[in-house]
Amino acid sequence: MKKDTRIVLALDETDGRKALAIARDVSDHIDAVKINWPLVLSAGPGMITELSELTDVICDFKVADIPNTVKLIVSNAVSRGASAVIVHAFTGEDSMKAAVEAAGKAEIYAVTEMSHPGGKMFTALHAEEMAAMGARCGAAGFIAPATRPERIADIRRTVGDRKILSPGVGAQGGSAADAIRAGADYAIIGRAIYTATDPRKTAENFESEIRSVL
Ligand code: OMP
Repeated sequence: MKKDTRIVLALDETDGRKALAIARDVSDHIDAVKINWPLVLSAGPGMITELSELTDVICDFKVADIPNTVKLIVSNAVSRGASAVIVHAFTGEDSMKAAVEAAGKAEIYAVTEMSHPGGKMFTALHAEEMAAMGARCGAAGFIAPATRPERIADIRRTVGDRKILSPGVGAQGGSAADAIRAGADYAIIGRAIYTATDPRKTAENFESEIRSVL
């Protein structure tokens, strides 16, 4: 994945045609598109392949399962064109290893602490442990909350120079600049861009905001 704009578009728009149009419109101002169940369930897994012709696609399936099921999901997503797949880390070392192995040349990003308030209940208590385990198993990146930038800094200390991607910017109250300043490589931004009246201009503004702190 390139590292130009430091923006990953979380494309949770459920109308497939609209989603493709938005991705095309903002493509100069993002480094990758992240797709999740809302789009895949409504528009089909073919979206992975279609979007991968435009930019890098991260399949945010937050896979949380036994190693064999993890392997089946990750290899399917990668064979359709995903550059990376997001998995939960709490399932443990064997599932993490299965994900990394099934991804091959594609990357695995592990969820550490989730960005919503509920993320503090359980994930925050073990975030550093999960990050350390993910790094040991070969995860290329980690998801850490832009809603709590100080936690991005904590995770950064644990994962060294592996990637950190931070969701929670805009709609969830976090700031892209604060996340990057705290050590994130990428800000994951969804509703603030795809529901904007002018998604392209909005993405461009986020890009300038991020550039101002680099
Ligand atoms: P917005 O809140 O609309 O910007 O979207 C955020 C995106 O990041 C959604 O696709 C979420 O599923 C995802 N996300 C979080 O919001 N919080 C997390 O802790 C982890 C993720 C994720 O793994 O991407």
